Amino acid sequence: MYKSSYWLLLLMSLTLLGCSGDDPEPILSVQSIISQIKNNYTLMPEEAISMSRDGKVFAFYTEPTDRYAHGVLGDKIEAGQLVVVKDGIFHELTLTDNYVFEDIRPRLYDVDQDGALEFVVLRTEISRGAGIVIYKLVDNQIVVYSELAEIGRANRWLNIVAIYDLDMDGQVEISWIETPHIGGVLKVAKIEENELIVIDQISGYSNHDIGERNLCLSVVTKLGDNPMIFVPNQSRSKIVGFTFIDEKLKQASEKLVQVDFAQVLREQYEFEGLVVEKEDNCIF
Ligand SMILES: [Ca+2]
Ligand SMILES: [Ca+2]
Repeated sequence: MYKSSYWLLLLMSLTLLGCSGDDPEPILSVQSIISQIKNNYTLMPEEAISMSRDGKVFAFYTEPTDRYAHGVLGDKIEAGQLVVVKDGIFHELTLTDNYVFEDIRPRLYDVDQDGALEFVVLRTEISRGAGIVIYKLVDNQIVVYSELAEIGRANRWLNIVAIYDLDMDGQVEISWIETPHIGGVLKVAKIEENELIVIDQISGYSNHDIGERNLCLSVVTKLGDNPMIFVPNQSRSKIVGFTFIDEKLKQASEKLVQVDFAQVLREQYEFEGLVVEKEDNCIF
């Protein structure tokens, strides 16, 4: 079910690419890249591949490993390598044995707004739990652009909520929920070079269920000029909307909806305003 949904999505993307321009070239190159990926790499069980909207950038995880047995994402198999493809060129980054990517697929987003996509991933250190890393391609190498230190204990995880300019100051923020299974803390950080700087946080929220591959339990909307992030509360009885203004998270909306953690959040409520879907903000 999961795989068929994913490949349907990919097929729809290919069809859109083919229909949107005069030049049929992207379809051929996208299909060729996908073939090369499937022929040359051992994909993770989900076979998830991220692709930019222009069909020129791909990212996925490979080198399945059982060296970290947390098992909150549907199995106890995590990834040992990140592969990025840009303009047909493959780039690989292999983790040392004390790390895994505890994630489904990388998120693509131009966080520093230089016109090139970065790769936002959940990387876990086996004794310190999950952290966030933003990688960038520099001189044909995958290098760390910015990162968040791990939570500090094994078997502690986090899930991204949003990557977006939430306070409209021209700089992209990143938001996530730390430990969504055991009392989640919603956090927002500024993305500085080398480090994510947490600006505000508020506890009582969750965007993941243990064992689920659905990581897409958040929504970003714009109503007028004010972006809002929506996440379920810990007890899943409502969806709460927050603004991030003057460096403060502020509750601005509340929807009394029972949330199904196996389903994508944006399909569970008709959100007012424009639902932001810029590249890959959440994973499903
Ligand atoms: Ca960039
Ligand atoms: Ca901002």
